[in-house]
Amino acid sequence: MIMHWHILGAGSIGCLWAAHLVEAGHQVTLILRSKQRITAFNQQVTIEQGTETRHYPVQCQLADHPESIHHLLVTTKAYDVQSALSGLRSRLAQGAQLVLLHNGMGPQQWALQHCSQQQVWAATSTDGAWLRQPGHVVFAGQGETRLGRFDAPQDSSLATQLQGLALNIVADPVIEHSLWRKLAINCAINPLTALHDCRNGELASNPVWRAEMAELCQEIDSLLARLQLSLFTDGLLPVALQVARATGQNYSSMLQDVRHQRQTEIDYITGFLCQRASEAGLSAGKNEQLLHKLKKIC
Ligand code: KPL
Repeated sequence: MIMHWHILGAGSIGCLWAAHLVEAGHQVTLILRSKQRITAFNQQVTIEQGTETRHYPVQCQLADHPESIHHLLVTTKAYDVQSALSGLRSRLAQGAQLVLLHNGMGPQQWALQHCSQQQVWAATSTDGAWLRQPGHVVFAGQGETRLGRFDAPQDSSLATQLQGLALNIVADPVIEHSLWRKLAINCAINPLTALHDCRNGELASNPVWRAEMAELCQEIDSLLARLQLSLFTDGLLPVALQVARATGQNYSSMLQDVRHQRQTEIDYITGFLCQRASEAGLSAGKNEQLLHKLKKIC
């Protein structure tokens, strides 16, 4: 089935998806924030992978365009989702598919409450991509994208409809668990790297930072146990250490935001976790401390 996808958030992941949707025969419209951005995109996105560079035709429009939307992929930063979606509410068709693909949690629950006439899907991805310039993405490493319906977990129809894409999309019957898993790992790695201005791998090799990470993980394990989410066989720490080592040379997304003096996603990562801990009557003192320190930095 050929679909017309609108994409909100034309960063690296948004453009990567735009190209793959076009390649699979779908129609794509990017929703951009200004006429200057529309001119800069010049009706195309470019993907660079290894030695190959390819261009894909897309349409571009502003959020106030009257066209109605039946399939919407949201790839903005977590802190932009709510206002961006609110601005498009009147354009969303009844029963439209809404896919949220971003770091952190909070906007998925918000969408569930506020977009009751639409299907709310959530995704989490380990694809590695970065922007060389607006609309030009370097696809550095194929990972996996887990996709599931947030408001009706057993529905796997969208992953099936998207099987034609050359992205590794996996239907996830309990996407909320995958989002929590990613969130827990991000809570253990991202704020510490941002605070200590270090590569992910240094958290595992520096005994003082590793001990801090262990403290965070213990609090997170307690919360997950209280929420009856059994996500890590031997607790979070071994998994977080493994991810820190596997991505050892990388700078976390949060550290990159801090270095570029951009807003971080801390409220939707550690902030979400602390909120849930407080609702459950649990103390998450070390995570709270980091949340406050990070909010002072950026
Ligand atoms: O997802 C990441 C991020 O940087 O946001 C991790 C897993 C920490 C890898 O850097």
